[in-house]
Amino acid sequence: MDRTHRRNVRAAAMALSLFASAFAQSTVTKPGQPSKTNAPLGQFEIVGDSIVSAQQLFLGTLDKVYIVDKTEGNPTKINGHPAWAAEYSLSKNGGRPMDIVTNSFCAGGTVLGNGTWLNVGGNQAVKVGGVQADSQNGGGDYDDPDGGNSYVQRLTTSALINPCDDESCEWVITTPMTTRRWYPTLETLEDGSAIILGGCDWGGYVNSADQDNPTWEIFPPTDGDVVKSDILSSTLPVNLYPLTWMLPSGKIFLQSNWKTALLDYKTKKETALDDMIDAVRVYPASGGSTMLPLTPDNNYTATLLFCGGSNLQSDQWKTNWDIAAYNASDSCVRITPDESSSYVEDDPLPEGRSMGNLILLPNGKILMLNGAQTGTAGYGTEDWTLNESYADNPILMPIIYDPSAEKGKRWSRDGLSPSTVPRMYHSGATLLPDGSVFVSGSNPHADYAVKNVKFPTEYRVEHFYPSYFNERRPEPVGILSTLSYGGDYFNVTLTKDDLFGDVNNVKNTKVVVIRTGFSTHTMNMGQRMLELQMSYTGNTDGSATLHVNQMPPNPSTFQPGPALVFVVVNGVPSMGVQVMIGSGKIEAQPTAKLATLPSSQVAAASSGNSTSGDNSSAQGSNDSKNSAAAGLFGSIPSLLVAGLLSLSLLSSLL
Ligand SMILES: *[C@@H]1O[C@H](CO)[C@@H](O)[C@H](O)[C@H]1NC(C)=O
Ligand SMILES: *[C@@H]1O[C@H](CO)[C@@H](O)[C@H](O)[C@H]1NC(C)=O
Ligand SMILES: *[C@@H]1O[C@H](CO)[C@@H](O)[C@H](O)[C@H]1NC(C)=O
Ligand SMILES: *[C@@H]1O[C@H](CO)[C@@H](O)[C@H](O)[C@H]1NC(C)=O
Ligand SMILES: *[C@@H]1O[C@H](CO)[C@@H](O)[C@H](O)[C@H]1NC(C)=O
Ligand SMILES: *[C@@H]1O[C@H](CO)[C@@H](O)[C@H](O)[C@H]1NC(C)=O
Ligand SMILES: *[C@@H]1O[C@H](CO)[C@@H](O)[C@H](O)[C@H]1NC(C)=O
Ligand SMILES: *[C@@H]1O[C@H](CO)[C@@H](O)[C@H](O)[C@H]1NC(C)=O
Ligand SMILES: [Cu+2]
Repeated sequence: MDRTHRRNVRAAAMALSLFASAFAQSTVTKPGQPSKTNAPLGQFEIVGDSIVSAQQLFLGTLDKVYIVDKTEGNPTKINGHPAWAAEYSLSKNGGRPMDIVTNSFCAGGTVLGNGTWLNVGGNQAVKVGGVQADSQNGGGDYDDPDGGNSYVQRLTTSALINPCDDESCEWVITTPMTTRRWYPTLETLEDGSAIILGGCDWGGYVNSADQDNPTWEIFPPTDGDVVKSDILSSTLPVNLYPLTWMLPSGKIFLQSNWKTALLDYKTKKETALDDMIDAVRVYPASGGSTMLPLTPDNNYTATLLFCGGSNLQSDQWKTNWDIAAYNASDSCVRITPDESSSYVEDDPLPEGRSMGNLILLPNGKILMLNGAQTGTAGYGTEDWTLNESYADNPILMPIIYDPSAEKGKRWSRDGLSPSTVPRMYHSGATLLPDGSVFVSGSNPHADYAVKNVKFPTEYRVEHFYPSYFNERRPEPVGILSTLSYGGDYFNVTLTKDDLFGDVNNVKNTKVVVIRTGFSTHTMNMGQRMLELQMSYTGNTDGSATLHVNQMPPNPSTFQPGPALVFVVVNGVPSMGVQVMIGSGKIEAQPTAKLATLPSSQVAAASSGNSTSGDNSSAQGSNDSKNSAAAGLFGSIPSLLVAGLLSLSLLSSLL
């Protein structure tokens, strides 16, 4: 398919998503049960072949994981050259190669507020062995035009209809930018645009002054400014893929090498916070990192968790010594940057770990998996490497962190079993709608390498099944397909079966929103989880209605764009449904006050005594809190279109 054709396909998909957004208040189809039954709990299962190696991966629709590799000699071909991108169908456990055109080597990515995914930056064109190609405009061994010039590649998936599920989606090149970015980080902003930070011109294990790009810019461009960052300018050589999160305060947390800052991108000013402690967390030390779930209980205050990495000082990032034998850090730290500028020690890992991803699970716990006990990210040809790998001693055992457990008891391996597949440099993981975790990738090599090497180029896809996986899943009815920032609450109904036969389980029910993010280099850019405010009415027949508030009226708390919603009863999540957060457009998001929720109530099931019973609030639905947020029912009338058109109906109308 030529590029003109691809643009036409894209234009059609865009028109479809615009039409769908007119039915903003429709509800999603009731989620069912996982197709997988009798899953091996706490274990990994090899389920499929990723076609290309999963250096980058993300969940784009309920059925599709998009995989992006660097240019290399993968055996699967597309348009006459090796493929380095793929669309993987979860229902088919296989898929098709895609043509991502330029060399996407160590690119960054995120999803915009309108449902379009970006893949930004990369490396120059290469030929066999990963060495510079003779032409930067395509042709040669791999036909891979230069990707370093910050090309933005765009792939539209939509929360409302899934144009990609008919395999019509392709990556298209949009704006070539003015600066080169290899290893940039992307973060979606509160208006649904994205900030693109950092990177270098030509790559390498770490950055250097002669090729540094310590700047940021916004896509789609507003004033076109490329703004110099103080912290990125002062953290060589370990300032690639800085760790960033949009905070509820509207500032961007920015962590690079040992330094930390808050960036106010509107005034283009940075404020220093305390230095990182114990270990470097950014690439190539590659600690795991995530924002902890934002909940009514913590007043939607962001706390960031960093685990593992490597404690090298800035002058030790040289490749003339045996890095692969050097112990990774076991340190975990937390910071709550809108409240405190300091890091605090958290429970350490049982062993040091570099390249361990932290994946938010819908039950509020955090799974750590992948990575190695010694060494760091990266590869090279020095004589101390393990067939190019800069890391050794893969950690096959996952481990689970409970943010709400008391200090000293947060990590657990109860009921968990190891994987059989080392996941070294260039691997990734993401949560899936069925609550399992997709794991793929590993390729610490300049090119495709499978023969006689310790850590081969991996295509095996695994699922990890958390302990809740085989439970009957709640099947909530009434989840809106679009959530606004404030406004009227909505009702979600659960049957007696959904409440495991006991209406009182409604007191231990939560509605959570998760953005699974863009996984690469031990980061899941954009990953975040928010528990909605709710109260409940338990009925005498054992069913219940959840009264669920919209998103907090602050888009910096959870940026606009597609996300999954799960209803979690006693720690057992429903299947995730895909919804759009916000207006579906890149724009200042409309906000309104949150509604006052009805007070929580459970009727005594056998007596029909509906005036008695338990008035206790569900978590986060304090009467005091609700009256504080009181007001403005129907303040966004344009969204109050009756919610009768289900997703499937809508699709069939089209
Ligand atoms: C989303 O916005 C980007 C940037 O303006 C644009 O390239 C893309 O086509 C938009 N997607 C949709 C579905 O409108
Ligand atoms: C949340 O806010 C309330 C009211 O301002 C306060 O009483 C409470 O301590 C806060 N909780 C946390 C965890 O910060
Ligand atoms: C590295 O870690 C291993 C395993 O925990 C430990 O036995 C060894 O003493 C550590 N080496 C150094 C130099 O700290
Ligand atoms: C991988 O390393 C081993 C051990 O050093 C060596 O014997 C082998 O030849 C290497 N493989 C390749 C493809 O170089
Ligand atoms: C939600 O359900 C309650 C009864 O449980 C009803 O009074 C209320 O009108 C419903 N609200 C909406 C927004 O549907
Ligand atoms: C209704 O609940 C109240 C308070 O718990 C109790 O005193 C009363 O006996 C109940 N009535 C019936 C018919 O169960
Ligand atoms: C529940 O709330 C109602 C109205 O506020 C009150 O009359 C009743 O006593 C409360 N019941 C319990 C068990 O607290
Ligand atoms: C309920 O309100 C009290 C104070 O009024 C506060 O301390 C507590 O954190 C609130 N609980 C929830 C779940 O919001
Ligand atoms: Cu890389």
